Amino acid sequence: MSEPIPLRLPAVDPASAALPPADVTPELVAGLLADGDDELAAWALRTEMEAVGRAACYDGLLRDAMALVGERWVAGRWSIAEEHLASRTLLRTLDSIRPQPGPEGRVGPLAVLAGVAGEEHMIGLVCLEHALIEDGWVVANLGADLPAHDLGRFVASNAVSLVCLSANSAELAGTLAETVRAVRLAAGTRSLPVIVGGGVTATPGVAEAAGASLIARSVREATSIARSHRAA
Ligand code: B12
Repeated sequence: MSEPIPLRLPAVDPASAALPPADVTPELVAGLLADGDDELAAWALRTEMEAVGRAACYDGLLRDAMALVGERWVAGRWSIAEEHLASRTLLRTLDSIRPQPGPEGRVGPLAVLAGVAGEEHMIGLVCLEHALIEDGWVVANLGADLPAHDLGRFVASNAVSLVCLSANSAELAGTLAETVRAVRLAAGTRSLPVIVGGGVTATPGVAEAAGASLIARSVREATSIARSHRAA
């Protein structure tokens, strides 16, 4: 029998081993989502999360991928069908990479998340939910399109430590103001931080005019505000 031929593989730099492959791009993720491929999309997001952390992955790769989905829809390259498929696939993907805190995840302070009435975008809320859970919060994500009155009732009857409200367009400024008022009324004398996020924060002054004192343009900003109020 002849001697085995030694393999001559190129040396690997261990420092580069933790970096995500250069081909995990927003274009790749957008394509996977519009193809309905949640398994590969989960691989791509996990790879990025391992390199930069969950919140940065959501604020970066994931947000950029969905912005591309929006651009391709606006440009007519993709139809509403692809946009809806991408959103559904992303929600399945996010579910499969959600943090799993175990029993410890039942004992933190309670954060309540909601999209104001008329607001259907809720993927940002899911991202924020994951990041807050990872930070030790118990999260009640009430999802999209929540009437102000019902949020008020929920806040009045639960030991809520933080409220995060989402609104995407300046047209919802009035509804946002009504929702902030309902939360404050329900909190009564309790000091309850209310963070406003979503597309509405891109128009200067709108969230402030609606009564919001804490404004976050990203998941990272929101978790850092939440941390500082938790410590206070
Ligand atoms: C998916 C999508 C939808 C889906 C939403 C599905 C779902 N279950 O959420 C559907 C099809 C329902 C939809 C509907 C509409 N959409 Co839409 N949509 C999008 C799209 C393509 C992606 C949004 C998304 O999920 N991004 C991924 C997340 C992770 O990123 P993000 O939303 O930017 O959120 C980040 C931050 O804002 C922040 N964040 C988000 N929420 C919150 C909340 C809090 C509390 C905090 C602190 C932070 C925070 O953290 C996130 C990570 O960094 C965007 C395109 C884009 N550029 O974003 C358009 C987009 C947002 N939609 C748009 C429009 C116009 C609409 C419709 C009016 C279309 C129509 N004619 O019907 C409706 C409005 C429905 C309604 N009443 O709300 C416009 C908004 C323009 C504007 N600012 O007014 C966009 C920008 C598309 C475009 N280029 O024109 N949409």
